[in-house]
Amino acid sequence: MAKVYASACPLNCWDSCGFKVTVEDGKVLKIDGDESHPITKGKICGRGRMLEKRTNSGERLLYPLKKIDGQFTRIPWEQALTEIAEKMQAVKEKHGSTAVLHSHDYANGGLLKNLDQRFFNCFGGVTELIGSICWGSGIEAQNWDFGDAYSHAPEDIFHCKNIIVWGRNVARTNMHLFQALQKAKKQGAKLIVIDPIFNATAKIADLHLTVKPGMDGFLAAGIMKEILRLKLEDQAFIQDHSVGFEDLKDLLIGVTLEELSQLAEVSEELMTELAKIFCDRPTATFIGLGMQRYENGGNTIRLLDALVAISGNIGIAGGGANYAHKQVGQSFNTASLTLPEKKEQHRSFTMMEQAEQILAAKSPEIKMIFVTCGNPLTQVPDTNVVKKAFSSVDTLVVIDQFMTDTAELADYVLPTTTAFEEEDIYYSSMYHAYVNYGPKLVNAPGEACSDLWIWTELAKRLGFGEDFNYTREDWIKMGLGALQEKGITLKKLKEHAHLELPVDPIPWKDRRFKTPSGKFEFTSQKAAQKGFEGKLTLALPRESKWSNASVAEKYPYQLLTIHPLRSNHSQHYHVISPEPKVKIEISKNIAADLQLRNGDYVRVWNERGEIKGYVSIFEQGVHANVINIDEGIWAKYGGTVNQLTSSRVSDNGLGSTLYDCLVNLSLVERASGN
Ligand SMILES: Nc1nc2c(c(=O)[nH]1)N[C@H]1C(S)=C(S)[C@@H](COP(=O)(O)OP(=O)(O)OC[C@H]3O[C@@H](n4cnc5c(=O)[nH]c(N)nc54)[C@H](O)[C@@H]3O)O[C@H]1N2
Ligand SMILES: Nc1nc2c(c(=O)[nH]1)N[C@H]1C(S)=C(S)[C@@H](COP(=O)(O)OP(=O)(O)OC[C@H]3O[C@@H](n4cnc5c(=O)[nH]c(N)nc54)[C@H](O)[C@@H]3O)O[C@H]1N2
Ligand code: SF4
Ligand SMILES: [Mo]
Repeated sequence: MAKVYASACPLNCWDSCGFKVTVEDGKVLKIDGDESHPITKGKICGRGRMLEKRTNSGERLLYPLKKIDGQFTRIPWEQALTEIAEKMQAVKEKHGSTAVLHSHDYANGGLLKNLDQRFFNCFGGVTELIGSICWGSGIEAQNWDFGDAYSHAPEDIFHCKNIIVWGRNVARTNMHLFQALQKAKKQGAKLIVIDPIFNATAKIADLHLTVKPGMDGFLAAGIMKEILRLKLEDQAFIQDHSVGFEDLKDLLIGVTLEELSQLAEVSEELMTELAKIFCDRPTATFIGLGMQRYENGGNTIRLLDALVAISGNIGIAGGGANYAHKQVGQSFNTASLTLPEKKEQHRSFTMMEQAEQILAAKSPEIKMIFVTCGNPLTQVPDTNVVKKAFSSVDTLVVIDQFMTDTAELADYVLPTTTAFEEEDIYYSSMYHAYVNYGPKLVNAPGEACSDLWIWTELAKRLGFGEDFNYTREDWIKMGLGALQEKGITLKKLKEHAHLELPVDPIPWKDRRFKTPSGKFEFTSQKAAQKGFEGKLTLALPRESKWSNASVAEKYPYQLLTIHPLRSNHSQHYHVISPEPKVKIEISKNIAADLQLRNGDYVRVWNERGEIKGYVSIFEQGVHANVINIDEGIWAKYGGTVNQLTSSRVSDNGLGSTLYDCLVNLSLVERASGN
């Protein structure tokens, strides 16, 4: 008999949905939304539903594999674990524990996925990744301005007069915010979307501004200039709760509105209109990840924060510079799970430049890499260098559910469980503050075992088994820590399926910021302490006609590589039909200039690499000279767009510059009938 269980979406996503999973005869039959979840209310996206296909897929990895003479060969777990532990021990003795690199991303939002760090810390400390390809520039920017990156509770949107969605592809990536936008609009709120692409969110907007990619900081500066000219700024906030405003004023005095308008490619009139909208409080700004993936990305987000601040929208109901919801992750006791104090040695590489740094590493060189919850061959920029780096080490161990492009390169591939095959609790530090319970519902196929089991078995063989001698229940309780005293217990989670974490629904209401001065910092002391320019500037992207004229001449188009509609990064391409292929979306002016039509087969290239695919002319409009190729495509379906992107880090050292990328394009073959 089929039974329905409450569970949760594990995917790296804003929404962290509640699920209802139907199970029959030890098999997941289907996945629906849990109507009782207060935020996600029974609605889930196709990526969530397709977790059924991922779980039941005939392509699941079932056994440990070892590459022998270039061929993967099935081996017993005992052999895999013993050999890997012996290699780790030998590397540690000969070169030190930091000759091991842990490469990961955040593909699974389970609390216990943090235990990989415990394993590597107890081993003695390995080379770890810092920063984030995903949102690193913006997080650091808000750390400098506010002292942390906090969002308002989702329901606070219903207090807004105006809503600005800036560089977030809400209809595609954050579906429950999209629903909230529709409802808020019905209640009278005005919606403004700022995005180079006229996307599905822009369609429901009262006003859509296309901006030249990477130039949002100039737009924000123009709006601020107009706010000051019109004397609309919140003087009380500026005087009592901020530092560095004079530096910002000097910056804005030094540039004309006309110059800012020309650089951002947004009219002066629209800048004036936006100035008025921002100051017609409360105005909430939902900042996406788009415009921080440029070399100037940190500074751009700081200019947006400054705009939200001077317009008086910080710490008020219906306001906010909503980017991340770090209060969520901070609620858990991750330190007790990860034991950072066990580290004896330490070295870090940036997540963006991991490949270059692997190749350049000395004392010690990288001898062994573990990949968990990540697929660097498709997701990390500059694929050709990534491939070289991950092929260069003596031993590459990949733990995954599928034979990904990264796993193909491995010496050992270890098969792991999907979410419904292990118990965990799930959350996302992006949008809402509910934590969801996910029970074990079915057994894993073949010999697939959880990441946690793998760490536990390796720990035993490496002599620190006692650090892993806990039950799942112990681990979850350990991670819940002090939350248990506030009523967030495992028992209650099992009963209710989801519980709201005790976080502040309107951050910074008390105007006490976590910066060194305790105020909002237009000029950042933290930045200065780290050796950066603490003042706001008007910085350009790296690959632009102003910053690099010769590159811009050779590569006249701006390449965006946004998140795919039907896949979470690389995770769903192999379970969607029809079989995916590389779609190259181009602006109308490019199509006209090169006389291209839909379906033509073209090549896109720059100095880092090339990719081929099929033209699709942006129907709805996009900023001139813009191309988009969705990220995440496997080699077998045409290859990842990261063959073209750069691994440079952003201005504040912790983010990526994925969209700061110029390319050229030419016809390979006309589509039949064209
Ligand atoms: N369907 C789907 N949903 C997802 C994911 C997925 O893979 N698929 N991934 C999840 C994850 S991990 C993340 S981090 C989030 C990301 O969520 P988003 O921030 O919504 O995702 P992006 O795809 O980066 O889209 C950013 C938007 O910024 C725009 N943009 C690009 N450059 C600029 C610019 O210079 N200025 C402005 N104003 N806009 C710009 C793009 O056109 C795009 O509309 O999505 C999550 N949700
Ligand atoms: N060009 C370009 N590149 C991008 C982006 C972009 O916008 N453009 N976006 C970036 C962003 S925002 C992000 S967050 C990253 C995402 O980068 P990744 O997290 O590397 O991407 P995923 O495709 O989600 O791959 C994760 C892998 O983890 C595996 N996995 C899933 N669950 C588990 C588990 O429980 N255990 C283990 N061991 N493995 C598991 C999956 O099968 C999959 O192969 O990509 C970044 N790369
Ligand atoms: S991927 Fe995001 S929107 Fe889709 S079901 Fe999972 S959490 Fe919900
Ligand atoms: Mo991300």
